[in-house]
Amino acid sequence: MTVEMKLSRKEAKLSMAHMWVAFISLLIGGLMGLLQTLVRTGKVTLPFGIDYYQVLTVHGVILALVLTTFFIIGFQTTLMSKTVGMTDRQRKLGWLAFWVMTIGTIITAIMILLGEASVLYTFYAPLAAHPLFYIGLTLVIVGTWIVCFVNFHQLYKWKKQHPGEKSPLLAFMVVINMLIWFVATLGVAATVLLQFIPWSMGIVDDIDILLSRTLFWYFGHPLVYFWLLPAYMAWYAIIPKILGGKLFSDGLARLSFILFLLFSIPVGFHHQLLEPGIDPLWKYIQVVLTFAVVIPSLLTAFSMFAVFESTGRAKGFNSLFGWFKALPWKDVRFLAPMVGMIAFIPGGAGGLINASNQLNQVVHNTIWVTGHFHITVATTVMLTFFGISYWLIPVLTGRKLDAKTNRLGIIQTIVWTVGMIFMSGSMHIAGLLGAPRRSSFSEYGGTEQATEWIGYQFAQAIGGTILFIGILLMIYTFLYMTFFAPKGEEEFPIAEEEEEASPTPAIFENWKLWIGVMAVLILFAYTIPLIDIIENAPPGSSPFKWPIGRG
Ligand code: HAS
Ligand code: CU
Repeated sequence: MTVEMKLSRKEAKLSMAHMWVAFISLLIGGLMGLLQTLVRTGKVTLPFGIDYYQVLTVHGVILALVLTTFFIIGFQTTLMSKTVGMTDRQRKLGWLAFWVMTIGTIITAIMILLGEASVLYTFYAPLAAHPLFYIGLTLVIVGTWIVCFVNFHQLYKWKKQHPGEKSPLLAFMVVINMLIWFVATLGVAATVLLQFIPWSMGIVDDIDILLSRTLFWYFGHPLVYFWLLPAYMAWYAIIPKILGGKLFSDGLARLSFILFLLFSIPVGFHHQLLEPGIDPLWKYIQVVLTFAVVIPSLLTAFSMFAVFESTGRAKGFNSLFGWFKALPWKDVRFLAPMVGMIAFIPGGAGGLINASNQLNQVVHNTIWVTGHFHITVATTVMLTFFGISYWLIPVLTGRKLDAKTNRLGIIQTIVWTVGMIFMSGSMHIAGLLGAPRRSSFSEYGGTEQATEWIGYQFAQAIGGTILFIGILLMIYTFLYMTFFAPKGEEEFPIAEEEEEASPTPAIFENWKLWIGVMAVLILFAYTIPLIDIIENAPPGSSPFKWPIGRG
């Protein structure tokens, strides 16, 4: 059984600094999202000459990259402190990382706001941004690398002090997530440092577009699991405690995280199925590996049902679906993540559709994909993060989750759900009807096909407006929890193992083995295609700036 540690005031402050950046990002990024859905109705034009793609870049970068990374690191910092502890030196390094990331974010944001970096969050070449945009992003990544090493060191130190003991589950999970992140960011760092920065500075004339996209997606897919795994941490190890139960299986939870470590990375080609220049055999192999990375999500679904059912039965609800009623629907710490889980059933199914080569031909580059990631990252992951915030922020600020917070949280969850059904639902349908993503056009000069989309684009705007109300509510609740909720000591819920649980196989902690297998799989999936891409590269491209004609 793991001994929990107390979170010191100083550690709480570090984590809270990350939360501030995350929630400020939510407000700014959310406002941009609202503007986009309004423009897409075809009835609204942005004032003061503000450009749609500039707004879209702020939205993507600030929500997908900044909000997520800061929230995740803030949350994981507390998990590490609670389970394996944090030394003064580690905390100081944590602050260094925070400032490096924050300065990087500010530099990037300034370049986007100046209109020098309207390249969207995937910054596909040959669209070029000001070099400082890429330099800012590099700083953010360097900051996260510092965090990686702090986390690895925290677990290493704990292991040395507890020889032969099993590491605490949550610390194990955090280290897996940061390992995935570290190995994945090597790809994006390579393209940014070796390709984008020299090219945007004019040191080299041309960029190899296919190589840059391939290195981006080597990072881009594990990125989505970097977002998802902290949600899984909460599902596996926190939700059971909120339900009044125990961990379903420590071993199964670790197995699923190890499978993520192995299969998250060698699968980036499923974002490039329509990209010419990659041999179909290697696309096929990476699609097979993509379907392998679905397995740990299915294990997770199974564990969650098992936890729900077993805690329900333990409370005496014995009929086939009686456990359903035993769930604490009125407790926002449960409700918000639970809606996230339910959303992941269609969200995951959509992912399987995307990953299927033939179906990808139908949905690729349509707004269906936008629908897919709003139901996954913006619903499953975000609602779980909100669900975590309702107890974590009070823990960090020395306050209580009171009835008012709970009520606000429940309303927020409902507002978010309704908004997302409208927005993501209509994006999925419009996408199937052919409506493109990443486009400010709505009516396409009155073409007939586009008229089929208009109704759904209105529905998106309605959903976007409801979601923005949800964001305002969340920000209000964040401020309330930070400054006004009653003082006290809020519980940090961490579930324990069953007394009679079967032991977790020791091999799960054989880091050398798993990192070795991960490296072999990555080399297998990427070496030959990369050699092929580099050897057979067409002429590269000079930079293009948006809006065309400027800079
Ligand atoms: Fe995805 C595109 C394939 C999961 C995010 N994805 C994207 C993009 C983003 C994104 C951001 O193969 C767009 C990138 C861009 O800008 O171009 N995705 C998948 C697959 C999965 C998947 C196979 N995606 C995610 C997650 C994301 C995310 C998670 C964010 C967090 N995705 C793709 C593909 C594309 C793509 C292609 C490229 C499309 C294109 O052409 O551009 C899988 O991991 C999904 C597995 C999940 C499941 C679900 C398990 C269900 C669970 C819930 C259980 C529920 C319970 C509650 C217990 C199989 C765990 C029950 C209670 C009751 C009461 C019923
Ligand atoms: Cu992917």
